[in-house]
Amino acid sequence: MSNRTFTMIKPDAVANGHAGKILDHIIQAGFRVVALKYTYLTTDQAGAFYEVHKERPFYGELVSFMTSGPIYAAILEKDNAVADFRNLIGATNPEQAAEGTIRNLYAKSIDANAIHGSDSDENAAIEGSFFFSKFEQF
Ligand code: FUP
Repeated sequence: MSNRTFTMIKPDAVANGHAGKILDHIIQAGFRVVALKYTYLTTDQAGAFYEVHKERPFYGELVSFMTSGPIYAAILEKDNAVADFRNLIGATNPEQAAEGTIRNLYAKSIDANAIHGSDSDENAAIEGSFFFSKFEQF
């Protein structure tokens, strides 16, 4: 078990003005920000980030949504970070996300679902290094 995870506050949440509240929610839940970046994904970058979903029917829309506006990318630290963060953000589909979770509070649909959280320690490390060099992690 590692103590780091990776997140993106997605274009819908940034555009709706929820990024600050979501970051505060994350910090108040006990996560320490190791790295943070406000950035804009290119189509190539979003396609590569979600490569694992390449064959899924929603891949094209997912890439186009993730490039529709700026995002916040962050590496977060906490004991049991991956599992605890998945609990904090709630189910992929906000209709199924538990009360009080970030997706329950801020997401409108399964595709525009406000926030990403890594699903394993291995992917947390891969995704974190996709956005940040080791010199940008504190
Ligand atoms: P999650 O790990 O909860 O972010 O969910 P997945 O890795 O299964 O999916 C990644 C992203 O693909 C979701 F955040 C939104 C998008 N997606 C859809 O648009 N439609 C779906 O049916 C499933 C996922």
